[in-house]
Amino acid sequence: MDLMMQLYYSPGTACLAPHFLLEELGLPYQLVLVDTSKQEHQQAAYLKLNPNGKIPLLIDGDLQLTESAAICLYLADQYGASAQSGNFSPAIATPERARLYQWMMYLTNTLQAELLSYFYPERLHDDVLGAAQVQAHAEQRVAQMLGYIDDNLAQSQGEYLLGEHVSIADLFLFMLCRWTRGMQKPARDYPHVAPYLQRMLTRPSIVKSFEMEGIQAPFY
Ligand SMILES: N[C@@H](CCC(=O)N[C@@H](CS)C(=O)NCC(=O)O)C(=O)O
Repeated sequence: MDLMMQLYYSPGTACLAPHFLLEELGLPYQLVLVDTSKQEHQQAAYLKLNPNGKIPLLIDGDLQLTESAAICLYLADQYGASAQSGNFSPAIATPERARLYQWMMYLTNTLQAELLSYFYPERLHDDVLGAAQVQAHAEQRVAQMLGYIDDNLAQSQGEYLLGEHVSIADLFLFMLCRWTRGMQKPARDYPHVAPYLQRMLTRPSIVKSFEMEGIQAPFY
């Protein structure tokens, strides 16, 4: 059995947050490309590993794990304590941990979900005009959410969502903010999100992951 962890990825997708984290934690891993232009995510070989046909997928020994946020929580809990870069998830049963849950849930079931409606409106409406409306409404709701995030960053006791310490919520938020770069009011246009994204982009983990996935500027 191959002992090295494997992250199945497609450039720029929901694999980014786990990819940043693998780099942050200095873990040995292999990136495995799932070529979506060839529909590899819908083919039997991949569906056997991830029946949902979604990216990313992490394989760690006998564990096959899907859902980007779950992969981040798993990696941070499993390997974070021994990482030189510090712990990306606060200790369980602490107020800080509760706050991490709050942000991870908000980011996944609210902002990420809305971004999926924005990118795949045709899945929510049969006709072209209807799909365009779905997309426009999704964009408006994303703008409200970015406003909420901007307010929270303004009130943060430190430079990150949880305050002083960077966490998986920041890696996740950075990924989602990148996805808004084609919108009329992208994340980089919000006064407190803008410097936050700039700071996050100075992290070697993020720069290296972009390089490895072949992603070029503009990064967000
Ligand atoms: N909730 C999942 C969503 C995964 C997801 O939708 N991934 C997209 C790429 S960002 C994908 O696989 N799209 C291909 C498809 O839906 O056919 C997660 O966060 O991991």
